[in-house]
Amino acid sequence: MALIQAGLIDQLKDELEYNIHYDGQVHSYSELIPKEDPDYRNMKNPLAVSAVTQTLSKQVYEHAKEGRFVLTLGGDHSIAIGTVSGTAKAIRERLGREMAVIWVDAHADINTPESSESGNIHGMPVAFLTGLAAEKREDIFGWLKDDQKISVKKLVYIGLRDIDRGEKKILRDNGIKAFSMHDIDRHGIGKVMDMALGWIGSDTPIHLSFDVDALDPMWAPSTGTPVRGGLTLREGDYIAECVHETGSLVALDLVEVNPSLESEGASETIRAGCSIIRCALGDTLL
Ligand code: EXY
Ligand code: MN
Ligand code: MN
Ligand code: MN
Repeated sequence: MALIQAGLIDQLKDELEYNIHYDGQVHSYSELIPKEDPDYRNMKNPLAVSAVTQTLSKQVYEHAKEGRFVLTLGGDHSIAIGTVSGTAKAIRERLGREMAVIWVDAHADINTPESSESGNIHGMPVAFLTGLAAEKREDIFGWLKDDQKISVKKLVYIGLRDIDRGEKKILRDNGIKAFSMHDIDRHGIGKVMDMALGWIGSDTPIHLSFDVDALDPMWAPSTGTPVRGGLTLREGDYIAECVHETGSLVALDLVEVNPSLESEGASETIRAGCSIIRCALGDTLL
């Protein structure tokens, strides 16, 4: 809501000349939230998160299958279970292609329910999307079918710096490509983007899932799990610009903007979020 109130839609319409399909509504999905939602396999609020992401997945799929670029604003990063599954299915059907995902984040969000120490589902979306975590119960992510999932080989992380011990093992055991802040310090963001896009290969549809906490708290303090030592705003914008330049970007999530936290930094965080989105959608410096 804050991103939209800051004038994001008008910027995309007027400055970048996008034709926007937006129902003018901020979806809170409150009608989907059950009264009772006990922990299940260590997951907190499993019924609520499953129901919301399932609905979101259908909404994203409906747009992506028409060939539209889908921008989703959040919100907790658990929503990527809905967004990525929706685009992955649409891209398979429309183009007969497997989509790649670039996950820009301080965190890997790849815990399984069992490896998670917190039980928070925002730390698990990548595990469900890649099939590393699965559950038969239809009402707890059992609705996620193979055609909605992505391959661990087509996943690339950028910006990591706060990974749980169990997650490190998952990343290693599955040979997942990840560029941490250490890699960015060593090579610079230019080289890291060349390597990240080289790994995905040209002409592969890309879903960019951008967690605003990838940015250093100096640029994005109003977020749930800030971690120091992050990307500068310019590095974040550069990532988005490079992904735009591929011409293969099919969807973008910009998540974890939470103006109610560190509210003195809210406008800075919102401005950073809008900037990343504009860059991903083709805004150029010159
Ligand atoms: N790895 C931690 C957990 O699983 O609880 C922290 C996850 C933070 C996730 C934020 C959204 O990126
Ligand atoms: Mn969160
Ligand atoms: Mn995240
Ligand atoms: Mn994060």
